[in-house]
Amino acid sequence: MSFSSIVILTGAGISAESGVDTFRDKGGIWSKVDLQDVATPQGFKRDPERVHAFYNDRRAGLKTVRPNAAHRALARLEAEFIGSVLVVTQNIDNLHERAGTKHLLHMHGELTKVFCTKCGTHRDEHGDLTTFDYCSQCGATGTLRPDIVWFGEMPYHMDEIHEALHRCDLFIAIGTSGSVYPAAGFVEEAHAIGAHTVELNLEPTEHDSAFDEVRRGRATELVPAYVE
Ligand code: BV8
Repeated sequence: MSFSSIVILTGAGISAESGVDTFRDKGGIWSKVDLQDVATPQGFKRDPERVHAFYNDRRAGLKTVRPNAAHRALARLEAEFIGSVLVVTQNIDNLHERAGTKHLLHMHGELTKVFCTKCGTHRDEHGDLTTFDYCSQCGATGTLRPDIVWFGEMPYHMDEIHEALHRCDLFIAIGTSGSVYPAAGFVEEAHAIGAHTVELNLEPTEHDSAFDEVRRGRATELVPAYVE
């Protein structure tokens, strides 16, 4: 089979072998903290310091992890493939860009970005965020929040993602449990327009049957083998 337009959806599983925690595996993030408390606007309103601490800890973790062979294989694919490659990641880490991927959409936002809820100004953040920080644009204090899409919030780049899904001929999902929408519905969209759909994942997921092809294993083995 030859392809001309590839959309790749990645989830926490692609970063697992870099040492980044996943969410729903045994001992995953959501087994240690209630997502309602740290990944919803209501949780942030209730206890902003707790939410800042949750993301400050994960942001600090970025300094201790590196892209793995799966991230690097996707960057090579983009550099060498004649057609178009778009990586849509649910992850908020920066491992795809650090591996060299350029055409990348963070649909759930990024750990290294924050924005002011008063004036909407976005800026980079590589350190800790607290309720005492002020917005350098409007001067307000305590209005900065992580630039991350929480549950109940609209993911970023949805128009661009749907457009890419409607013209792709290959859709690959890597390291995602398919538990969260709208990302979990992308395979059906790609399938509906006749794209070949592939799942590369360590464990079975509730969406296995939606894929034309399922390969089971670790991303650092499956992804280089698949893209080579
Ligand atoms: C929205 C940022 C509406 C936070 C996250 C139907 C349609 C639309 C919405 C909904 C719907 N039904 C329900 C909803 C609401 C909700 C939802 O989906 N809830 C779920 C729980 C049912 N969705 C939303 O709220 C979304 N927003 O719909 O807005 C709207 C409309 C108009 C106007 C306004 C609003 C927003 C969802 C985004 C939430 N934010 N992330 C943060 O990161 O702190 S989502 C969260 O789950 C994670 O961040 C992650 O991005 C995402 C998915 O998780 P995975 O990446 O898949 O990770 P997981 O641990 O689950 O799985 C890892 C997999 O890897 C496993 O399968 C494992 O086997 C595998 N693996 C492990 N190791 C390896 C491996 N594979 C290979 N190699 C390995 N080594």
